[in-house]
Amino acid sequence: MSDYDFAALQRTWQPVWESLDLFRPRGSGPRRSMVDMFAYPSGDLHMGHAEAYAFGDAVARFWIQQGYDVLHPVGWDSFGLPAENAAIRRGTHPADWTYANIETQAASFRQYATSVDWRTRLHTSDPSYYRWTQWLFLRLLERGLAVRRRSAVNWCPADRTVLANEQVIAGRCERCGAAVTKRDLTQWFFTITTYADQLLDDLDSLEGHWPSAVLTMQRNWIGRSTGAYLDFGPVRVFTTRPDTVHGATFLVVAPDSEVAASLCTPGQRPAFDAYLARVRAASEIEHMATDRPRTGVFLGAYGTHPFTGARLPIWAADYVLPGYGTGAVMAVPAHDTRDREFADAFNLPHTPPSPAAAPPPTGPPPAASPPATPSPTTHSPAASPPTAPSPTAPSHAAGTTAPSADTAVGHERDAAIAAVVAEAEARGVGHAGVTYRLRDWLVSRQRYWGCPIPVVHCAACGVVPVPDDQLPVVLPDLRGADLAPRGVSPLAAARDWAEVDCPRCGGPAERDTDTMDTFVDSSWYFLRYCSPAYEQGPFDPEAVRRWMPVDQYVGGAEHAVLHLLYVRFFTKVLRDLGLIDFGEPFRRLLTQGQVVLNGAAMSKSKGNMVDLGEQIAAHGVDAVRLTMVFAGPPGDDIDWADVSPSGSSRFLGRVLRLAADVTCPPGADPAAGSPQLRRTTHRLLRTITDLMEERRLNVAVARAMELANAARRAVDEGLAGDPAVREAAEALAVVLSLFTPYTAEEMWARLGHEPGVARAGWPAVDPALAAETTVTCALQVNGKLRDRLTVPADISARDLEALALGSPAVAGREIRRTVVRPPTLVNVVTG
Ligand code: ANZ
Ligand code: ZN
Repeated sequence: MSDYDFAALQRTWQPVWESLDLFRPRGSGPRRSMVDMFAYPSGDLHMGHAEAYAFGDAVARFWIQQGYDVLHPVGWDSFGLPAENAAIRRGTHPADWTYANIETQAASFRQYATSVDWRTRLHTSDPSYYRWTQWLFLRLLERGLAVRRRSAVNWCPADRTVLANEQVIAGRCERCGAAVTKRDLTQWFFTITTYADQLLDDLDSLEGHWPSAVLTMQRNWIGRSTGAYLDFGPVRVFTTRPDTVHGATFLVVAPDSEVAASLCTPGQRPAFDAYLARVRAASEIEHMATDRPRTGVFLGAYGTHPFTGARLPIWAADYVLPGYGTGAVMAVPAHDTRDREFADAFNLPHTPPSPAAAPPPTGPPPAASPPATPSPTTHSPAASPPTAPSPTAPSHAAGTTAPSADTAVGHERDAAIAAVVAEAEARGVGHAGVTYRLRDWLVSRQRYWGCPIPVVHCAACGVVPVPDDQLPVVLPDLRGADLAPRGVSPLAAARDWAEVDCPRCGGPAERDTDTMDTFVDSSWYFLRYCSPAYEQGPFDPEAVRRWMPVDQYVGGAEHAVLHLLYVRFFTKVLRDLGLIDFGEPFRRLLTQGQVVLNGAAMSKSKGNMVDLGEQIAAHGVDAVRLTMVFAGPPGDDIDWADVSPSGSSRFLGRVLRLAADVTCPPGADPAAGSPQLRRTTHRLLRTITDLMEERRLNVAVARAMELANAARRAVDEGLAGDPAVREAAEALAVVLSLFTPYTAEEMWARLGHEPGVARAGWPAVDPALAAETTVTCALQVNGKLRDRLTVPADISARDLEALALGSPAVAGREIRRTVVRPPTLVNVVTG
C-alpha cells in the first residue's frame, strides 16, 4: 500500500475489531467512565457529532491504554419534536422516521470507530427505557416534586394551537401571522426550585473540573438574589435594597398576576383589562427590551409604607415580572433607573415628602382608603400622616429624605440593609429572604412523540398514579392520525387508549394525554447505561456503584443550562430517594466548540453545510478525526475553511510509510538503541501523557507529529534497523490509536504485531530518559562569576541552591543571602 488508502484500511479493520470485542468492560480493576452526550436522531451524524465523538473517544481510548476498565456507552435521545414535525411534513410515522435515522447513525458510528461498547445501546423511545422514565416520574410525584399547576402558554387563536416561544415572531404566529395571546393550561411541573440552593452551592465543587463559562451560566440561570420581603399594606414586595425603603414612592405589581387582578378597583377595571390584554399579546422579547417605552396602569388601590405609614399608589406595569420574587416591587425612583423612568412617564414623585415631626407608629398603620378620583396624579401622599422612624431605625432614614443611602457602599450598605431588615422583623412587617431567577421545570407537552405521563384522572379520585406493575404506559401507535399541535395532545384523540378504569376505584377515568419534555428522558440515561437491560429497576445499583458518577462527560456548550441543570437536579433527587449515593453526575465536563464555515454557523437554510459523510468519503475517518482534534483547543470553534483534512491525510500516509520502513525486528531491546532518539521519544511521551490528562488534545497531537518527524529523520539517517526507531514507531502507533484508530492499527500490523493496538498498553516513560537535558548555570559570588554548574534544565530552586552552596567557590564563606534563578543563575552574597 504505497498511497494512503483509507477506504481499504476501514474495510479491513472494522470487522477485525468487532470480532475482537475490544471495548467490552472487563469488570475488574480501577475503572473510568466516559459518556458522550447522546445523539438526537435527526438524519445522519453531522460535523458536530464527529467533533464531540473524536474528543470523547480520545479520552476513553487513553484510559483503556493506561489499563483502566472503561465504560464508554452509546445511545439515542430518540423522543422529540423533530420526529413529529418530519412525520407531519412527510406523512410518515415518528417512530419509523426515528428508528430509520438511528440505524443510519449507528452505521456511521461504527465506521467512525469510537471505542463504545455496543451492548450498552439504548433508545429513550423504547418502552423498556421509558418504563423507567415513568417509574421515576412517579417517585417524583410521591415526593411532591411533580405537581400540577395552571400556567400561561403562547396561543394562536387562528390555528387554535399552542406555540413554543421560538414560534412567536414579534408577537405573531410564525405560521399564520395572527397576534399571539396567552392561554392558561394546567401543566405538570417538576419543582426544581426546591433544589435551587443545592444546585447553586454545589457548583463550587465543580470548579476547575467544568468549564468556567458553564458554571457561570448555571449560576446566572439559578440567579439567587439576597434581600428582604417587606409588607406594604396589601402588597408584599421583594427587594434587594431594603436600605432604600424610605425612598419608596409607589408600588408596582406585575399585570399578569393574581395580586393585580384582586387589587384593581372597579373604577380602574376597564383600563386595567385593556392594559392586561395588551401585555398578554406582547412577546417575551418585547417584555425584555430595555429601550421600550414604560407602560402601566394605576389600579386605584394603595399600599401602606411599613415604616412611615405613607399611602403609596399601586400600579401595574409590565417591567415587573409575574414569576419573580412576589411579582411586586417597591418603586424607588431615586435609586432605580426603571422606577425613575416609570415615575417620569406617569408623573409620580421621585422622593417622598419630608416627614414632619410625628410620633412613631404604635400599631399597624392606618388602612388606606382610595381617593375620590382614581387618578394617581391627584394622589397626595400627605393624605396619610407621615411618621418619624422609630429610635432603632437606621440612621440614614432619620427624619431626612430617602436618598441618603446613595452614599452607602460596601459595608455601610450591608449595615444599612441589616438594620432595615432587623427593624422590619421587629415590627412584624417583613423579613430577610432570597429569591431565584430559576423557574420550576414545565415538563408536560401536548405532543405525541414523547414519554406518556403515567397518571390517570378520575372524577372521583383525582390524579391517580398508574401502579408500578402496570408500567410502561405504552404510547399508542396513532398511525395515520393528525399530529399537528392543537392545544390538546394528539393522544386525547386515541379514545380507546385514553379511556381506562381508575386504578383506585375502578370507575371510568382518563389517562393523562400529555407527554414529557424530552429533557426528562435525558436526565437519567447515563445511569441506565450501567445496566441497560436491567428489569428490576431503572438501573442495577451494583453497576451504578461501579461506574458512576461519570468521570468525563463531553458535549455541546449549548446544553450549559437546560440539560446540564436538569441532570444535576435528577441526580440530587435520586440521591435523596436513596437510589444512588452521589449528588453530582459528571466529575469532569468538556464542552466542544462549534464547527463553522468561514466564520458562520452552518445551517441548511444558509446552504453552507459541510457534510460529514462527504468529508469522510473524501479524506477517510482518520483524517477527519485528526483534523477535528488538531484544529485547536477542544473548547474553541473549528472553522472548516481554515483546516486541512488533506494535510491530515498526508501525515497519516507518512506514518504508515514510517512503520513499513522499520527494519529492526519486533522484541528488540530498546536499551541498545540510539540514546538521542530515545530521549526524544520518552520526553515527548511524558509530555503527551500530561497533555492528555489536561485534555489539551490538539497539543498532544502536535507532539505526536514531532515524534513522527524525529523517527523519520532517524530512518533517513540510516537508523532503520535501530531499536530506538522501532521504539519510537511503536509509541507513535499507540498514541495515534487515540485519534486515528485505523491508521494506528495498520502501523501496528506493519510493525509485526497482532491486531488490537487499542489495548497495546500506554508506553512506559523512562524518567531518566524523559528528564530534560542539562544546562549550564552561572554561579556568582557577590556578583562575580566564580563557577559553572551543569544542572538539569528543570531543576527546582531548592535543589539548585543546595548544589550551589556545595560548590568549592562558596565553601567556608559566611553566607548572607542567595539569589536563585533556576536553571541558569545563582548569586551568593557573602558577609
Ligand atoms: C427596591 C430597589 C431599589 C431595588 C434599588 C433595586 C434597586 P435582582 O437583583 O435581579 O434580584 N424586583 C423585584 N421583583 C421584581 C419583579 N418581579 N420584576 C421586576 N423587578 C423586580 O433584582 C431585585 C430587584 O428588582 C428588587 O430590588 C426590586 O427592586 C426589583 F435601588 O427594590 B428593588
Ligand atoms: Zn377513581
